[in-house]
Amino acid sequence: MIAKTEEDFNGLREIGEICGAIRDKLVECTKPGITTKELDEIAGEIFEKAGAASAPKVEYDFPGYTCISINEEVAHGIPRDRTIQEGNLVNIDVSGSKNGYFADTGISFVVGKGEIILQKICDVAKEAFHAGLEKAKPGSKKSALGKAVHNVAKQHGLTVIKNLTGHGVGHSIHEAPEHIFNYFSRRDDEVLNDGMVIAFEPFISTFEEEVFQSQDGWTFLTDESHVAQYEHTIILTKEGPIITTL
Ligand code: M3C
Ligand code: CO
Ligand code: CO
Repeated sequence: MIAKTEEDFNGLREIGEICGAIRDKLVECTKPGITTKELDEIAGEIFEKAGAASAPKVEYDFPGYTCISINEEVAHGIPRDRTIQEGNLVNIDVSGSKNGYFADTGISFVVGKGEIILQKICDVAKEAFHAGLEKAKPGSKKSALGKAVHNVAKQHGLTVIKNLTGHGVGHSIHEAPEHIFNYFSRRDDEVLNDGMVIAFEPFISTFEEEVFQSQDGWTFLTDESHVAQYEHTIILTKEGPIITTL
């Protein structure tokens, strides 16, 4: 969507704050022994108290309030009885809506002490996000974000996932502009506009460039590699980006 009115900005900020708070609460509660279903129930309660709804549930009938993915699960992991363990790479992705406005945010992190490479891909996903954020200005090409993400990955000897992308957000969870790639695409000549609302989500991998879909019809998986994501919802303005999900 293109945010124009005070009501748009306030509505986007409100749901952004709710999703950011749920993400932070779930990260805080992610301890060895807890199941992804138990974490998801905490999210469900906060959504309800806040008068907000889970976007994956209302838009796609996803079997959970949030997407929680562990290790080989990269994204769209279904909350279930899988127990979190020390050293796991966990991704928590929270998207929701209130009063017709949407937000989307996600983070990958390591539980307790883990392999050094896992912490590295989490750090690089965040660094790639900030490099792309520098390019997130009205009048810039959308492809500049992917270029920045890919450059950061390459600097660290890592790769980007090419078949998962960021996207427009605001009046629904996934809308125009479609596909904010994690790499430079010459064919992508779309220009970013003032007020445009995007979910920017670099996916950084140890060596793979694609993920594949699990038999469950939802979860995106990786084989031997490790993948980390970092996502926020951003309103692009001439005065600078507003991150609604901080
Ligand atoms: N919030 C998710 C989508 C959840 S809907 C089941 C997203 O947009 O960030 C991702 N898209 C692709 C991978 S994660
Ligand atoms: Co998301
Ligand atoms: Co998203």
